[in-house]
Amino acid sequence: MPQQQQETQQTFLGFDLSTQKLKAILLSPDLNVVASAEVKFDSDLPEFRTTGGASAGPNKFEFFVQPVMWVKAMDIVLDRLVMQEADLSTVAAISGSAQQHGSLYWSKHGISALHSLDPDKFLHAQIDDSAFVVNRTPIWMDASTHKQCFEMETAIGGQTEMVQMTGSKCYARFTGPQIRKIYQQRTHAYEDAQRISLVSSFLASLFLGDVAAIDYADGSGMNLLDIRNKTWSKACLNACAPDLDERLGAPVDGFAVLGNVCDYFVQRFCFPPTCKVVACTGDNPSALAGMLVANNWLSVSLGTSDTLMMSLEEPPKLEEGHVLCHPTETHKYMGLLCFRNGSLVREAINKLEANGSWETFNELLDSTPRGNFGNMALHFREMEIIPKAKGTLRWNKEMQPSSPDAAKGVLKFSSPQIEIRALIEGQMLHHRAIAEDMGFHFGSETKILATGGASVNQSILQIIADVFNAPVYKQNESEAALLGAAYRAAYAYYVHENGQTESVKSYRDYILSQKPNQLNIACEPNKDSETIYAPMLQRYRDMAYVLESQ
Ligand code: ADP
Ligand code: XUL
Repeated sequence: MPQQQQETQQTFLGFDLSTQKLKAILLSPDLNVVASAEVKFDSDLPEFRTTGGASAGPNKFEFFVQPVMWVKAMDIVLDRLVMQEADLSTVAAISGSAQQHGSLYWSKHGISALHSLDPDKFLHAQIDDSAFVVNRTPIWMDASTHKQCFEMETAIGGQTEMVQMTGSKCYARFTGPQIRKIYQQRTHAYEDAQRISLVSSFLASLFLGDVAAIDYADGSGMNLLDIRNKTWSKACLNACAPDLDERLGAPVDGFAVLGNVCDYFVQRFCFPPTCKVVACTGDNPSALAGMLVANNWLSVSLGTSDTLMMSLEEPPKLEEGHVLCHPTETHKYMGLLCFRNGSLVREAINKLEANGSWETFNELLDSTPRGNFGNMALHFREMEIIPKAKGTLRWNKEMQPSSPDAAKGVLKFSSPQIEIRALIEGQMLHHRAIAEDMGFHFGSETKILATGGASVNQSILQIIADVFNAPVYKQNESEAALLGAAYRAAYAYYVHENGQTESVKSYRDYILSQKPNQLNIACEPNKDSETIYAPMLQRYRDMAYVLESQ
């Protein structure tokens, strides 16, 4: 085939295996969307009985997913792409993004099934329950491992050492403490586990037909990786579980080409046998990769969790929050804050106060003034990550930290309008206060780029602009993590084809040279916003303190 013809046909496929859905996107050679498809776990796969993509475990604070649900979702999403006449014979490279921290424990049988996938059968008929020694994958919502966190930190000499080494103190949802819990409570299963994957490396494994390596950025969400040297920390591995390095395999760069797609996809979906499988990464690093923004930007993702992300030159030593290896820049780091009570709480209050209609929700929200007459609420329906607090607290204007009813607050506000504004303002004040504690300064230079499911909501974005006192922008495509997956596939392919020479462009330069990043202003902050919200930050802190002390 002539060189030029071959090049024009090269497309790039990205996946995002997020909390609530599996999404796929096919990009043309100039990185425009040519096809996309999605599978929603709750509604498309009701047999797994998930709520918001997950199931609550028998013990308090446990949350899990049956991994076969994800495999079945892959069967469906690929069929949906084909139904859209996506030509998969043009895919030059594949990569993916996935919810962070979850762990999958491969059985011997599972690995041999991966090695010998039969193209006449669905994936889920082959990678079934027996492919895993633990068929309930603990996911990021799980908050049941505080004992293991304490043990791991103690074993390596304390919390400060853990932060210094891995970029985060031990968090209950991080994979190291989760693996330790499996090792302690299901020792035989741990011993039988041949390999352990993150959700991202599991996704890559399906395409590779073998257990795929974990990338540095997602590996930073485990409390196991030495983020400066980019190797597993021996001290952390030892503090977690025995013989762990052989189960994890060596971590790799996020642009690593892991191999060619396995024969299953060539036979069943006509992928070219030369199609490259590029390391997959976590959804937050992938969102940062998809946003392509410069350093003074704060990226805000409003998915199931709300997250704030930023690029960092050096890893600061944080008491809270996370520093990860940067997904696209070798010598940089990424700051991450994750808030558990995001979209699912907004959805619950929407159902209660606006019959589940976002339109009504926004009308009510927009009909109240900024500052909400001094009414404010914190809704930590599930145990929040920072601060570690659970419960709902509503304060009206009169309530003071010293009031006798401060810990109880008021039971309900007088109208749905006030209820809804109190929720959104409370959420965004919470996010800003924690970001400031992490050392992020909001100045006149700050710009915010919003992504994720709730970023389509203009009224919510306006509150973000006001609370952070910064303009909020959006990209043309609202799913940065998904976009980041396909962009990373395209860049890894470009580097693979051109070799690591000096003339090879950086990730950002390369992607921008193919396609300009169209950022559209969504909202400007109102002029009086700082005078309204700066005092409310202190009120947030008082309320959070009360909730935390309960
Ligand atoms: P994830 O990637 O974590 O699976 P998404 O980024 O797809 O999640 O976001 C899903 C969330 O988006 C849903 O839980 C829903 O509450 C929220 N969402 C969708 N549309 C709107 C809207 N118009 N306003 C507010 N939130 C919305
Ligand atoms: C990040 C986190 C969540 C998940 C799901 O630390 O726990 O954002 O990645 O999106």
